[in-house]
Amino acid sequence: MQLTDEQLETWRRDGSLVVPDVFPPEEHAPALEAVERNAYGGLTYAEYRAKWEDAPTEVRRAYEQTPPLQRLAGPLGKAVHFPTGLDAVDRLLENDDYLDIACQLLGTPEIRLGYGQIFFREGVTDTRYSEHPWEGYHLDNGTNAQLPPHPDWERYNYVLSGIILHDIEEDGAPMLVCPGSHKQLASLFGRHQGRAGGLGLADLREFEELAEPVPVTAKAGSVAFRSSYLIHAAQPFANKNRQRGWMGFHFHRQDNADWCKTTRPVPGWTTPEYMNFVAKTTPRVRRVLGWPAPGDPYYTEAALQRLAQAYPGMDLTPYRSAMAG
Ligand SMILES: O=C(O)CCC(=O)C(=O)O
Repeated sequence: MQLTDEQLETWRRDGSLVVPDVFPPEEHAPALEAVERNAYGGLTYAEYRAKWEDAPTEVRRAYEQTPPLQRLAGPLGKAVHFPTGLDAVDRLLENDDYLDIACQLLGTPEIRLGYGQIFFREGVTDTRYSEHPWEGYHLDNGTNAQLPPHPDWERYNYVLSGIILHDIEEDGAPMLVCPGSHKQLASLFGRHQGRAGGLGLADLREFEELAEPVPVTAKAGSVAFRSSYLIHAAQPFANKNRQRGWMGFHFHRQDNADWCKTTRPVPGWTTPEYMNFVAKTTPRVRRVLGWPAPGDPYYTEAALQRLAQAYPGMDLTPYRSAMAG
């Protein structure tokens, strides 16, 4: 998928872009069901609501027993980080249009995955927002980058994306972003409370140069992209009878990979989730995970035999077909 000139212009101007219709229903609907069941102790949202509707205190108590990191995946969240082991969720990464867009936003065909995470909030249990509307503004660069932001944002930022699994409307706690803030960091940087690659603003009202925050509403199947240098914050649900869920993947340029390392406790290469995913996925996704591309001299016949043993069931045809001579 080729972004239009207007979309690219919006990205450069705002540091934020929602691209509609990237994922068809047959891809986003099963992923929504999987993240709901993962979020709600095996139930769908409708089943969870029916079970807990009249017992908000009890459901909040159950939420409090969920370890904080797992709450990122919902009130009773289980899997959080990519690879989640939820097939329909992890395989969203295989959508070529999606990867094409990430490449265009990063200005290179050689992109790498920094991190992936389910991000799920639900109105009754949600506490992931600040008390006052001027609080909580920050950027996420420090999640995957050790280096503070640089004025050459297109070269050094990374891209966060949320694959939108159901419609997110105004009353469903859409993220608030300050358009254009990804290019304003030189003026902000001396006046922030930040660590390492991150940055947080104690009081948005002190930063008059920033544009008014806007809500990122989006339809199911779209993808919300934002620069890792973009200032944003969470807001409460205006309607507590809503959930808000997406699958997030963060990409960086291959030539930033030395210092783009996530701080999150991701499943390692030898976990069953990773091994199963990588055995089944596409050569393009393996490339995004850092494997050599088909045609690389690594892939000799002997190497392919070792791969077949190491990753049972992996389709080696693309590597064999691209082998020289
Ligand atoms: O939930 C939101 O809208 C904002 C989340 C957030 O600030 C973050 O992911 O860093």
